Amino acid sequence: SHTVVERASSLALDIDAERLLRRIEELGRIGADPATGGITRTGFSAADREARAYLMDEARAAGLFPAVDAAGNIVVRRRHTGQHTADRQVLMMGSHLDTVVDGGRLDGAYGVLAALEVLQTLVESGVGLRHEPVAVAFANEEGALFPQPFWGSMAAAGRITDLPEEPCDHQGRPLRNALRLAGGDLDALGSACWPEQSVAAYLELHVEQGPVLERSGSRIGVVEAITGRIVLTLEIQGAAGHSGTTPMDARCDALGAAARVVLAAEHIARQRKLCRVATVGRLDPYPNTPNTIAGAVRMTVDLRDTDVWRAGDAEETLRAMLHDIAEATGTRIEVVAETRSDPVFTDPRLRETIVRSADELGLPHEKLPSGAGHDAQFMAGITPIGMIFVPSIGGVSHVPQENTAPEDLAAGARVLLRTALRTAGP
Ligand code: HGY
Ligand code: MN
Ligand code: MN
Ligand code: MN
Repeated sequence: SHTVVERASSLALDIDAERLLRRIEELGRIGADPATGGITRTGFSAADREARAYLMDEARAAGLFPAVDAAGNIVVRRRHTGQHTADRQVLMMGSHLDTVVDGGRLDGAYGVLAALEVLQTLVESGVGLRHEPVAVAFANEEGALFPQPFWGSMAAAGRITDLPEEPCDHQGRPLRNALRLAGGDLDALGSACWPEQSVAAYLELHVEQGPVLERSGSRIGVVEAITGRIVLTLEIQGAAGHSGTTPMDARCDALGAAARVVLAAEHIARQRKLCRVATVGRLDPYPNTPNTIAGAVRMTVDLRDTDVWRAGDAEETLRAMLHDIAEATGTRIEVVAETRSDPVFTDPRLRETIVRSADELGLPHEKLPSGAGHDAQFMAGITPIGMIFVPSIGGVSHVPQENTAPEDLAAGARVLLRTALRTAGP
């Protein structure tokens, strides 16, 4: 029948791999530090704004229509449309453009550029689809500068509920201004939420950021679940003092307490195995000078597990240990902020569609969980999600050395295209 012919020919569609790789290269120059080879494009920073402008320029040059929602998410569509409305459901593809400090060029950016590539391929082909394909760059996924990670996808899924009155970065700069510079509007956040039933599915392509695929030789990963994550921001209050004159038994050393917290977090995951991983990634002692005892420390503890109960147990144990550490060191330890993302499962039908697409392309694949968090886990609150991984060379990410072979980058985008075609029609 007509439908069968149309479907067969649409599956012969291909992405333009050279165009995709060129864009990855060009975007990878924005926020690059020649000294480390890494990229610093923290969410809503000047470099992030430059990356956002790059994406929008590329989209416009491709004849597409980028728009920025109140949360600062960039939504690219085939024609100019009223914000987040559609006469039919959308098939959303995307990831994030922001990075950690001194990170790599692929975490997030790859998924956004592949989504743009697939959207452009679909639109240029003129293939008829049941759902409208859209490409999205979610704002501030990493939370490296402004502390709410997954900011954009949380807003898109209507999950930002208890915002502080005036959210600020860790240097006290207000989010309100930074968001406005990016084209968003803190007072209209609710409008960034996609109405119920408006999104048919969300697909995210991402680098694995770990060693599983490289070790097994699989070229495609089919994500089964995304790990849950609890991030506690702690403030330790001690007493500053002269490092030469204050006797050891008269100290309330905030950094000494912080060191015990670092070891406690490690102990919880490594020895007691209460959760899969635990990390103190940020430690800001004050005044951070050689001959003054630290009077205060601000730090983060990041706990992760795919089992929400285990993560909760680990948190409870950590909090008990914080209490003991405060007592033993004469300091006060306070949890001043916490962010949580529950573990989520990907949609079984989308998983099978990804498997089938990889099979047709002759790409060896395997199912695996994601230890990293992704925007997909918040989109899962409003729509079925599918996630595709490609191998990370050396299994590393959040470092300048993060890399993936060009043929794997192209292969991942091809799987995304096929999965999109199968999910959105014709
Ligand atoms: O840290 C994470 O899991 C993610 O890369 N933001
Ligand atoms: Mn990341
Ligand atoms: Mn990412
Ligand atoms: Mn002195």
